[in-house]
Amino acid sequence: MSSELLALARTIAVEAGELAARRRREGVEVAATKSTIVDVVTEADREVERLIRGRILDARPNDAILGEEGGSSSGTSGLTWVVDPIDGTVNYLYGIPHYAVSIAVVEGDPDPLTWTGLHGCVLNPAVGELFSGSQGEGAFLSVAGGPDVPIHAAAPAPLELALINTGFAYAAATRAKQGEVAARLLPMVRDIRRFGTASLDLCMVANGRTNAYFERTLSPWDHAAGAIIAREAGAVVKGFGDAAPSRDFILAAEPELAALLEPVLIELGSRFEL
Ligand code: LIP
Repeated sequence: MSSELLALARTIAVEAGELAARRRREGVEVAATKSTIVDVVTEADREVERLIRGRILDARPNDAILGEEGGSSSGTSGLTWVVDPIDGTVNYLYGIPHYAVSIAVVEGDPDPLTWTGLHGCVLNPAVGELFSGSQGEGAFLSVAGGPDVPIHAAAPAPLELALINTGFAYAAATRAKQGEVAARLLPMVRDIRRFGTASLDLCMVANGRTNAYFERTLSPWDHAAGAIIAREAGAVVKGFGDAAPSRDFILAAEPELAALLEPVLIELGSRFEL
């Protein structure tokens, strides 16, 4: 069943990605705003999630689903599909070819602090990159439908040579504090990147394109699949201290760099009250 679940997630992600890309070509508009005026949803986000939900329930009627746009639906199998139909919605709205369909399968309650990540796939339809991973079975990248190539996190790097990606919240007050932390971190590292799509940020670490990623205020669907892929690629993916990654904090990096970077981020004030 293990590989069947991942195969199903990948098949659904590819179909969902084709729909998202088609709607993008046709033109997208803001359908509504959510937590703040800059936290937008497009009609395509909703349509793509409806498609994903329908395909999951056709194949797995007893599974639960937790999705960004449609909320949660319960199940009896003990498995939950965690879905972000279009992660990086602001990029998608602006036509920046860096957004993703993110689908994970987890076991246990749909709570990142307690769930067990089993399978994850993250597809960037704009460039045809499909990242995937399953617990204990490694992480892979397939480009344009090509073969699955194993991927690994970057080798250990000293902080001053680390390329780090991060992100900022939709709430202006939180963004201000995150910006201060990033400003203080900048002279201590190689450079910082802000790509705008958490699921792909985690896949960047998994593929060694960056050395470390950290962010606060993410929702479960933003990081569920990417965290599984980054872990299977050899990265540590964690919250503060012994906590699992969650809305409070996520850090993903090669183990030695993670151990270096976390205390520095705390020292720089990253652990402010949310
Ligand atoms: C986004 C994340 C991004 C984060 C944004 C937002 P969305 O998810 O991918 O990393 O910085 O605040 O959470 O809203 O596009 O699904």
